[in-house]
Amino acid sequence: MPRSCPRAPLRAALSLVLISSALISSASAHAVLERKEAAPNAAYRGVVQIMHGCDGRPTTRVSVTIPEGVTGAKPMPKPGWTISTVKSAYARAYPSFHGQVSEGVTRITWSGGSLPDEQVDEFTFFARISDAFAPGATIYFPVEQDCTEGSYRWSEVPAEGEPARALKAPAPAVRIVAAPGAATQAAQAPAAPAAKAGAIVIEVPWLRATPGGAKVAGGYVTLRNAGTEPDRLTAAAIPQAGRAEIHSMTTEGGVMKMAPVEGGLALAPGETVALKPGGYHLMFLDLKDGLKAGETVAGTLTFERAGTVPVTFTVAPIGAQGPGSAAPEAGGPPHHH
Ligand SMILES: [Cu+2]
Repeated sequence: MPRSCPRAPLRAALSLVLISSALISSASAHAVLERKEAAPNAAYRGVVQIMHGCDGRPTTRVSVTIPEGVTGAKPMPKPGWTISTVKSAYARAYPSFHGQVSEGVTRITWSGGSLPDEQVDEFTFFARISDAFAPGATIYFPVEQDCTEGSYRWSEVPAEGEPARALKAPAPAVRIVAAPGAATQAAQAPAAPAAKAGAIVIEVPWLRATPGGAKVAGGYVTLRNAGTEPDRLTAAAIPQAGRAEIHSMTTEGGVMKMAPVEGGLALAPGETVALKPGGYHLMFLDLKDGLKAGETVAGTLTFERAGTVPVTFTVAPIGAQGPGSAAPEAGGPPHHH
């Protein structure tokens, strides 16, 4: 959550974007998940808590959507309520206890009961958080709540970088954290070897995987100008994105600010510039397809002097802080892409 650029297209005229580190909180949400943290490659006990009815009316149906990357979902029976599930194919296969799983329950519905407005209740499922997410990612479980009259769709997901509390009907969210005492087993594609374009050495281009429906993705690469003439990174492209921008990021008073780099990113002779989470980065916008951890993406970088260069990006898990390490950097600022 995905916390990167706003989902709304950044206009060239838009000079600064405020990034707040506030997350996952909405005082008015009626549907929340009891456990707001989970670890990759670990079981998750999802408890949907319904705190209110609809404008005084009792709740008669609760339906939770299991997002891509969360596998093996199973509902817990609930006296007085009928359970139904929808099973579908996952976007990819995920490691499981017994080999791999490529399909499973993607929606669980409890219906037929009646929960008065002045009471609360819990609707429980078990699932597994896959290796699709790295610590720092946020997963959303949209919930539908129907009452004898009226309904709510707790399905809003904050645009990248926007605080969830700004939403009227936020989807219940779970923050991915590192498993205690265990190294995160993240899906990794082997890093591409360094490429050279004229005087520019291009090392370890990588992208961060995106959650379903995301419209932006961050891209990172280390660029070294081994020549004697200044150059400038002016553009980037991948087939999945409608367009790309080069962004800078700074933290002022605990608030992250992101801005397009006007005129491209300068590379002085002998200089190495690392595009990385929390700093300069490529911002791929208008995504037509999600990016999945472990895959590779053929794209291009364009330099003023070195021209347009093909590069192979590897895709690291959602929330990853580097191409080969899924753990967040200790003591770093709140992360953005
Ligand atoms: Cu950005």
